[in-house]
Amino acid sequence: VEWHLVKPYEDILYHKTDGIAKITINRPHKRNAFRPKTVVELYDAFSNAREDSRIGVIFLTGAGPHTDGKYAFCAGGDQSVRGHGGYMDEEGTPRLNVLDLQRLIRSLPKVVIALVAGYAIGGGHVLHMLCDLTIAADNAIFGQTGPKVGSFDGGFGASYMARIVGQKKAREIWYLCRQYTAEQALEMGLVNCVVAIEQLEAEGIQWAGEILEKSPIAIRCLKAAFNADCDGQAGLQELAGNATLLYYMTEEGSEGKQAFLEKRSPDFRKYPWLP
Ligand code: 2NE
Repeated sequence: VEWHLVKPYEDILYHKTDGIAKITINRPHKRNAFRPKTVVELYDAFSNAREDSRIGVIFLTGAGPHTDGKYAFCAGGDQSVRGHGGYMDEEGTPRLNVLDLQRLIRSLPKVVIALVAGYAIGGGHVLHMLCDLTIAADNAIFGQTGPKVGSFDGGFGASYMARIVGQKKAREIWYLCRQYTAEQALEMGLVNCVVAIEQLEAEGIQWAGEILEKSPIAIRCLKAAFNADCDGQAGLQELAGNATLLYYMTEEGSEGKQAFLEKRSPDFRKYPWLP
């Protein structure tokens, strides 16, 4: 496929092709660890992809390999800018803005696929977990490090992980901070498939192509439904937003608005009370 650069950023690359947006964390010298600026840029690109109704699938990936030959999806928060109270932005304000990004990836009504080569560690591991699907290269390495480096993600990072791999395994992953191979991740249900590194993007494009042939509203409602099961009232809001969207698209739904604008009483009698 031919990728077109959408706009230039400092810490990420943002490309599009037919139906697919590709967002690449581009800090290979840091194993693609994110600083607050990286997250601001990621949020901006994901928002753009969300708004573009030609885009149905979004890839999240990491640039690589680095000059030492190693690959990384993302090694989590950049520890070198961690200060008192969070990750310092350029104005010196402590932030944990990756949590906003986590919610955006989870709630945007398109399919987000993580393409993971090399390390998906710490907050980077949480990011791939929150993507709808993960395709791993055979060199991918997964794990959390929080308790080792003085951090933890007690939000989606803990509870959603437990939904994916089960309570025992999630506690092992967080308490021991071990690293797991792509095959082990596949066995745990943490990833959807494992392919040769050279095949990673092609496999993503194959999956995206199959998704893009499907009904956008069906996929959108399914994503909201999967989220609603875990997300309480926020999840229900998402699912209900889709019900409202569909209702607005009906003649019955527009009758109320039309009547208001025409300063008459709405006539809903012609619409059936379906069983
Ligand atoms: C990823 C890993 C295991 C790779 O190891 P290796 O041996 O392949 O590479 P190396 O030499 O450690 O790293 C290469 C360069 O990348 C930097 C390193 O400092 C090193 O730089 P130089 O010495 O060459 O200048 N680098 C790698 N990861 C970095 C990071 N996260 N921050 C800043 N610089 C980083 C190994 O590098 C590793 O274990 N990295 C740290 C992983 C980690 O602990 N991440 C933070 C977890 S906490 C978090 O992400 C988080 C959270 O818990 C809650 C909310 C939000 C975020």
